[in-house]
Amino acid sequence: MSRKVTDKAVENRPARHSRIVIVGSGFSGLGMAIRLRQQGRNDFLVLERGHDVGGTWRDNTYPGAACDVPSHLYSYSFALNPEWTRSFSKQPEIQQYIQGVADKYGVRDRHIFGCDMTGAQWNEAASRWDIQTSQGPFTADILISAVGALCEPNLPDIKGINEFQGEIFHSARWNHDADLTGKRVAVIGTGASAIQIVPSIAKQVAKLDVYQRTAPWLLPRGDRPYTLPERLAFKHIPGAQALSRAAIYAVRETQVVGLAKFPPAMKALEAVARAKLRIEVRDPELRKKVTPNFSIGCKRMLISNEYYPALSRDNVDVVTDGIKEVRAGSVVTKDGTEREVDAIVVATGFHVTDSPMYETISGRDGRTLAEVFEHSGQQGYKGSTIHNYPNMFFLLGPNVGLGHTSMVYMIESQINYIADAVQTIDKQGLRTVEVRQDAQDEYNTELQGKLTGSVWNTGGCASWYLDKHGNNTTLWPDFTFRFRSLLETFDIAAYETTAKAS
Ligand code: N01
Repeated sequence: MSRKVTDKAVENRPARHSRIVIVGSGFSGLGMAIRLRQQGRNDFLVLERGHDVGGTWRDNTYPGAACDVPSHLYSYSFALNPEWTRSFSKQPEIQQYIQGVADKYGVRDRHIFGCDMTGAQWNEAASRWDIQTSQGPFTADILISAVGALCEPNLPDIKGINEFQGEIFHSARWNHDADLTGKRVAVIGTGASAIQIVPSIAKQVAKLDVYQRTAPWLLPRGDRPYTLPERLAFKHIPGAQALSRAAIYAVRETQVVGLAKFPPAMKALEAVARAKLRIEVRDPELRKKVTPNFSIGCKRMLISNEYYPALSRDNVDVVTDGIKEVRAGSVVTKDGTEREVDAIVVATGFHVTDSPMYETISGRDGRTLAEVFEHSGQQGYKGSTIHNYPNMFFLLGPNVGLGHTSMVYMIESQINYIADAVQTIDKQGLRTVEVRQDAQDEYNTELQGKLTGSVWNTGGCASWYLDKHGNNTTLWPDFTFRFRSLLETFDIAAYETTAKAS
């Protein structure tokens, strides 16, 4: 099934074949492409719907966009960057880093930009993937999805929202032509994106209404510019950067104990967050509104030193009554109050467990990923393969997500696994590899067992970590170094294989 109706002339182009097709060129797809190149390969293509590398860091250009993980850790291990200007980098610097890595490792020539994959089907007779794109059909022996979880904006289903006559856009599709200066603005949502947007625009707008459904927990953001001596040290003292990276990694990893294994340990962090709330929000009424009603860590913990002060400004209101409808020039809450606005920023997150892409990929038995996941929830094996989808690999597949540390670490673990799989396929002359259902089931039983006691499952919140069945199909429930060692080599024993005809 195709997601979009493509031009007939484009559809009828002869299919281009590539041994390997990677879809997406964010941190994961680009890293995969670099690894394949390092293996000496040239037989791969990267199909990227945007016009540059960078993925979510290319797309999220909203004011204040920055990373919640220090850059010395939130970067590729093989491309450390001594030039980071501050501990928590802002979006333009991260995007510049990713572009620089793409140039340095010379993989742009394997990219086709502006090429949106609209569907892919496993062709059993030919043992290959048939792929439709906005630039015509492709075929591939091996398909690697690197589309990420945070790429499809989740637009809220609010009555009348399509009839709004002012500026309206999603946080990940910021309209830089819209000048918000002196305007009355509504921000819907109070997640990681919104808490960066609100302080960035609060001074500039005339009035800001922040529509909060659930109050998030906030921790201090230890962000600061690096001093010149530090930057010189990162550049010239061997091991200085690696040491900084290791220290950040170790400190962040300690959070796994409270998040995944022993939630009462989160109480210490909750005390820090409560103290911050008391100090930064002096107005008792506002403090009550923004005090979370679930255990810290259940939803992603946010870090900001600017959000609470912004909420305390005279021109900012936190609205908690719930949105009833949007009219041509206003937002109406369930208590009947109508607030006039000139612009609405929709910071309501992404389709994570219900990606529209799932409807476009059909496996060996013809069922789409959406159909398979409808019953089981999204399940995979080591986040990297899924039964019924032969010769397909996933970067950032099911249960690979994290809230506490760098996703780039998880991505590199998966790159190791998939790169080894591709080499194994070649060395052993295999036509197909497909993870066995029993191996996948066993893996998921163990994984879900570990998640049962985690704060994400027991902390009393609703979050996008959980799917509609209530299963946590997004997060990795253990130390990240365990994931790394689990994916060190491709474990072919967990796979059904067929050999190439000799
Ligand atoms: O999205 P979110 P985000 N009516 O899903 C609310 C990553 N990230 O874009 O909590 C009203 O977290 C929703 O309310 P509730 C990071 O992984 C990373 O902010 O569901 N409100 C929530 O407040 C993050 O987790 C960085 O009750 C509605 C908000 O919208 C992920 O991106 C920086 C609503 C959505 O929050 C997504 O963050 C920024 C509705 N119908 C983002 N629907 C880094 O630094 C939803 N909401 C790495």
